[in-house]
Amino acid sequence: MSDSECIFCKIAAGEIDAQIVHSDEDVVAFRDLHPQAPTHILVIPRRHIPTLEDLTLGDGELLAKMFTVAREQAQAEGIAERGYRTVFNCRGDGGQEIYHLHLHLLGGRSMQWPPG
Ligand code: DGP
Repeated sequence: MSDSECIFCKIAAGEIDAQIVHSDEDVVAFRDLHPQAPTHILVIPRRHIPTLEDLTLGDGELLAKMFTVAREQAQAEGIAERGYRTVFNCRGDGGQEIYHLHLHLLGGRSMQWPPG
């Protein structure tokens, strides 16, 4: 269920410090170490899932929960009304560096499109 080498598994287990903003039995959310916007929060499943490509239909409820936590955090950060961005980077060309599924919540500034 967890990978002993994975930094995000360690954050979820409380073995590595992070600014945790939400924690429950399925999902943990914490502030990104290198924020790319005034609000930059990562929402992760506790279960070690490497990438978006490893999800199945059975993970639908987990995904819904991750997005719900992201929305709650956007409300808590006061960025919901102006808007925000949610992103899953997937594998190399997608810009994924940490191979434990995470949903980026970015907000507090105007986002550009297309992303780099
Ligand atoms: P990605 O490129 O989509 O895999 O994003 C990984 C993000 O994780 C990146 O924005 C930086 C963040 N990050 C990496 N290591 C740590 C860490 O140890 N703690 C925290 N809070 N964030 C981290």
